Amino acid sequence: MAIQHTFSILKPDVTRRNLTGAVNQKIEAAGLRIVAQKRIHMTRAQAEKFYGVHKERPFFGELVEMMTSAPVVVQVLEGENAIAKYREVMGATNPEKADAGTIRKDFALSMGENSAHGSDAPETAAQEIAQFFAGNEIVG
Ligand code: FUP
Repeated sequence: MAIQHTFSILKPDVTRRNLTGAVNQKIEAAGLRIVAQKRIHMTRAQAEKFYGVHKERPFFGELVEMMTSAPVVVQVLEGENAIAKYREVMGATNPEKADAGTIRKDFALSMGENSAHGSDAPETAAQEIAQFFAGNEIVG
């Protein structure tokens, strides 16, 4: 299995509750390496671009509000099969359906405030990483 990069966001519900380290511990315990990381306050334009695929969905406005309501931590994670592995570590989108021990099961507040984002495919991972990081900020 190839070494991959995936893009991660620790969402406002994580930074607000001071859970960045607790989430990072689960990421690292799963064997993923945090090869880039920064704390930013997303602008509305950044959030609307990032979630552009959901533009027509009824929850879009609320999603953008939530993502810009407090700082987030954007990350690049590296590891074998990192894209699928991180989605396992995050758990299901709806925390009520997430497996025990996952980020969303242990920390998420709701479907909207669900603590983490992880890319779903190599193409989206590359696009999402490029939206927030320059190549020289990724240090493996
Ligand atoms: P995921 O890939 O697990 O982050 O889930 P999606 O891409 O389907 O959804 C992106 C974000 O939209 C989720 F993290 C939360 C939000 N969302 C809702 O608020 N309500 C929904 O019904 C679906 C998604």
